[in-house]
Amino acid sequence: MSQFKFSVGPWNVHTGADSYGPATRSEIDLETKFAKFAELGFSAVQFHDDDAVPGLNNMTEEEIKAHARQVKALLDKYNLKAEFVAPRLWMDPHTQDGGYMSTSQEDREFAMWRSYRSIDIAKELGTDLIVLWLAREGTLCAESKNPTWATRQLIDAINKMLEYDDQIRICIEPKPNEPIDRSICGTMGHVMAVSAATIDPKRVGGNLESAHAILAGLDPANEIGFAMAFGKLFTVHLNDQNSIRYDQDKSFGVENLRAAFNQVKVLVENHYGDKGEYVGLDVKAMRTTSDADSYEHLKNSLEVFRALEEKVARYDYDYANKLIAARKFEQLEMYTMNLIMGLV
Ligand code: 3MF
Ligand code: MG
Repeated sequence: MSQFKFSVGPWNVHTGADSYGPATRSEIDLETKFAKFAELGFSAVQFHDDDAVPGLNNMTEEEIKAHARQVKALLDKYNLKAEFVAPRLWMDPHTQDGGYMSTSQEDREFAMWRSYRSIDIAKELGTDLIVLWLAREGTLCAESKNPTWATRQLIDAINKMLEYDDQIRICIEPKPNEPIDRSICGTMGHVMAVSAATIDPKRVGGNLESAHAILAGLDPANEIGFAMAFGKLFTVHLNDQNSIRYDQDKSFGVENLRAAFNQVKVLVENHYGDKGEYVGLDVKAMRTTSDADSYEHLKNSLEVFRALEEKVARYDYDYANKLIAARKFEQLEMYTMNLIMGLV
């Protein structure tokens, strides 16, 4: 048994299509995914605005809310909560060059419209959390945007969301690049600075994704700890990543078990989850995975997390603290390795 509650997004179960080739698995409808998520032990679902309300661009505000209410009923049926809603600001012709930081005023207004609708949807689904993955907020051509202006656009956009609803919390999921070349808000440090500059910093936090931290050349556990020092780790996207290359969203722990152990350790030590936070996954099945195995990567990620949670529970802090006091880091490292390897 885990002390944590877990969440997952419907996009974590996908067809396997990528930029270089077509789907390798069949589409699965939302209700089937919900049923399976519940069966696997997840407590909550993460949403993009259009995961919850497909085609919302062509719907009225009332139609959008009504559709979201149907999704809420479906969640209730499987005893699932909604964790967050994220405006999908990267698929639309209006956001080719970003949303909040687009140099086109019309595009920026579209981005705000989608953000307000995401807040409406979140409220209907029963959550107060909005996640902003700033996919295209940066530059493709370095000279195309003034980074100072772009940063202020982001702060303004968040302020407008905070003003639109006085309960909503905004959570930035930083990523240094991909699909954009140079991100404006690429790490947890950037997120904390942006948060502090808004009109209500305590309602603005971060979502640390392991792979995104690795892409930035940073350690996911330290990024988690950093955000927690400010009380601003609103959620996490645990996964794994082989070095600095395309974003891989591998199952949690499969590339670097020690780094995964340290992520679990920092979450446990700092009482993550005490304020209702979920341990969120953002993992992708391999392209070669069959229809029958569509959920295997989710199962594997949970299994690795729970196994590491047990290791953390068995961590001998008295012994570790003695080694730390004596600066016997070779022994501390080997103790940790032996624990992970199952030798102590
Ligand atoms: C991309 C991501 C995204 C976000 C999601 C929710 C598609 O690297 O991690 O997954 O997690 O959009 O904000
Ligand atoms: Mg993510």
